[in-house]
Amino acid sequence: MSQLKTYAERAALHKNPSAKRLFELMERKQSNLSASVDVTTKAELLRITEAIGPYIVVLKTHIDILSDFDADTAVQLTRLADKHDFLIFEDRKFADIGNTVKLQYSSGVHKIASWAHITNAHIVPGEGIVKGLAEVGVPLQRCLLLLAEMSSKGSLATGEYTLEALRIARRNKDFCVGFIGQRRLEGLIPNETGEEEDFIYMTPGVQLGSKGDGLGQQYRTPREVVLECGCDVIIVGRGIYGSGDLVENAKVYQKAGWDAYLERVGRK
Ligand code: 5BU
Repeated sequence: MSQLKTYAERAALHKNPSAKRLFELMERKQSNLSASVDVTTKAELLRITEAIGPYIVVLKTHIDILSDFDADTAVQLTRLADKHDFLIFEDRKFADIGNTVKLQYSSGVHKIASWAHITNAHIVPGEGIVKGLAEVGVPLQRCLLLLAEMSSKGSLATGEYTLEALRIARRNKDFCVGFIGQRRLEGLIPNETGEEEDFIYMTPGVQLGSKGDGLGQQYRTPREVVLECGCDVIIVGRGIYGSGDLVENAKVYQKAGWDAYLERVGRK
């Protein structure tokens, strides 16, 4: 039951260097908050990231929505990640055959693998997508999350599909450190590998004071996600940058996520 262990304990036990690094970071910053900064200009992305950097462990980007992306954007994001001690997660949701995603991950305008510590993929194409991304990511010490479930209404990532994400992750633990999901999955099917496992669950669809956005998004609170469903990292977008004071909002979500975690591991 890895969710009952502290992040420090999980860091000490984990064999994957990327997972270890994330758990250590969470403990160091006393944060399990990822901010999803879905804005469309480089200046806005950097301004918001600079302001909330101290409170987050993961900056989640959609780099393809920037109208003025340039190579310096990646340089500046990396500088902020070093300055404020967080990891960058490009929420690219790769979804093609292995050979194509290799090119999408390494090349093009964005060269995602060169700056994003973490990225994610749908398993629609089958396991080849993980193999293709791993060929680029493993030598760079990057890591992958599989989309096991989505937060949106009517999502088709359910049932057997979700279980297949778990099976694929179990077979690719050198690169795949966890899931985007709405709850922990390990208990749903026996682990036939016989090896210890401790996947990281990052969960979008988190906001206090709203249930949804009118376009299918469904929100739960940090407490529901972390304490009741055993997820590890809360991903908050508009709850932070949507209205009010950015820094105050980030602090509220950092505390709510951390308090729920402390309660889960019996430290509160
Ligand atoms: P929001 O503003 O907190 O609703 O933003 C949520 C972010 O998480 C946004 O960038 C989505 O693309 C992303 N997301 C999601 O909302 N639900 C999912 O299941 C997945 C990603 Br996967």
